[in-house]
Amino acid sequence: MAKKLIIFFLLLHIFLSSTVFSRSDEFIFHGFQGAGNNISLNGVSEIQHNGILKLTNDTPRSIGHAFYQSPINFKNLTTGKDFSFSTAFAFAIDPEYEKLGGHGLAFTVAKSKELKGALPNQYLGLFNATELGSFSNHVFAVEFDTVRNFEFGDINDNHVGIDINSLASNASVPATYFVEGNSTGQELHLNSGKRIQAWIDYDSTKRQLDVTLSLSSSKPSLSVLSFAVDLSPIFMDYMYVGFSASTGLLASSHYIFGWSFKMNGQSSVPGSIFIAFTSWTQKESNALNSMYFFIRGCFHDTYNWDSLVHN
Ligand SMILES: *[C@@H]1O[C@H](CO)[C@@H](O)[C@H](O)[C@H]1NC(C)=O
Ligand SMILES: *[C@@H]1O[C@H](CO)[C@@H](O)[C@H](O)[C@H]1NC(C)=O
Ligand SMILES: *[C@@H]1O[C@H](CO)[C@@H](O)[C@H](O)[C@H]1NC(C)=O
Ligand SMILES: *[C@@H]1O[C@H](CO)[C@@H](O)[C@H](O)[C@H]1NC(C)=O
Ligand SMILES: *[C@@H]1O[C@H](CO)[C@@H](O)[C@H](O)[C@H]1NC(C)=O
Ligand SMILES: [Ca+2]
Repeated sequence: MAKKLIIFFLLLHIFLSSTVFSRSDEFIFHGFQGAGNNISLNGVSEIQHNGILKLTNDTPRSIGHAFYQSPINFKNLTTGKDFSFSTAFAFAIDPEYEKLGGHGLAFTVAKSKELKGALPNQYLGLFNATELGSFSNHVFAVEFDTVRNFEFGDINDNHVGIDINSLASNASVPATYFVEGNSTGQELHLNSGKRIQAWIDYDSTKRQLDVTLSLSSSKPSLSVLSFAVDLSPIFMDYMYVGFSASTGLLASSHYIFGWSFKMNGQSSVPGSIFIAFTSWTQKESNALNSMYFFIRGCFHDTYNWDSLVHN
């Protein structure tokens, strides 16, 4: 029992110290507790006491931004060639009313952390109406969009899209995810409040961008969206990476649980916190719950969690 208690407090310590390491071109947040200095927030976004990054709450027509504090070098400064990058994060979108909310969130690479003048609602906190489509935006985003806006040609109210300087996506697909051994996409409701694991990988040599989704921390071999693109004209030498979310007349709470980013390499899935993966809603969430997921994740396969709690 004593040994188990020691393990418990050791894990508790690791859990509370959130950021394991960070370098300018690589970082990982297993949760956002104590990450305040390294994450720049604006709009309604906040880091909750339980370490969950909440981009928006149920306030109508609001914007939430959270960007990594330091700019990241996206190009070889000698040759001008853009680098490959990889990012992984877990998110949840919890609508105000069951299945009714808005508008979505986007992983964002931009030349500023503030995205000044950007609008809420269908603009996802990324642009305003006059900026749309302008090359000078230098915005690349992968949107997880829960409201269909005909002016942007949205395919439905539950899609993943690649946005370059505009909200009219360059490519989009209905949200699905794959399980091993089945090439049929599984139904996925972005605004179900479920914790969803996402990977975004850009290969600057193949000129290919892939978005992969899962309900667990293991990465399926099939991506949901694969798009041939040269991002080098969009990226400047240094760019900021982060997230943007917005609400409209109807709102959703948009959450990020953990996030990793790596230049020229494969980002790791942030934390065992995502291994034990069940339906999640805001109401169930609290620090204890997160810790339960984390600890259960650590003992996955090697330890029986139930014997740990019941002994
Ligand atoms: C913030 O990042 C620096 C390095 O950029 C790192 O040394 C520090 O531990 C990080 N702090 C937190 C609270 O994440
Ligand atoms: C930039 O490119 C040059 C020439 O190919 C190479 O020697 C150098 O290592 C590259 N720098 C980085 C940071 O990749
Ligand atoms: C749109 O945002 C830009 C800043 O990016 C700002 O200069 C411009 O005034 C904004 N336009 C409107 C109509 O708000
Ligand atoms: C992306 O779409 C915009 C229009 O929305 C277009 O101007 C741009 O050329 C497209 N870029 C790529 C790489 O397809
Ligand atoms: C693959 O997934 C689809 C959609 O969920 C399901 O209908 C089908 O039975 C699955 N096939 C196999 C072989 O598991
Ligand atoms: Ca939309």
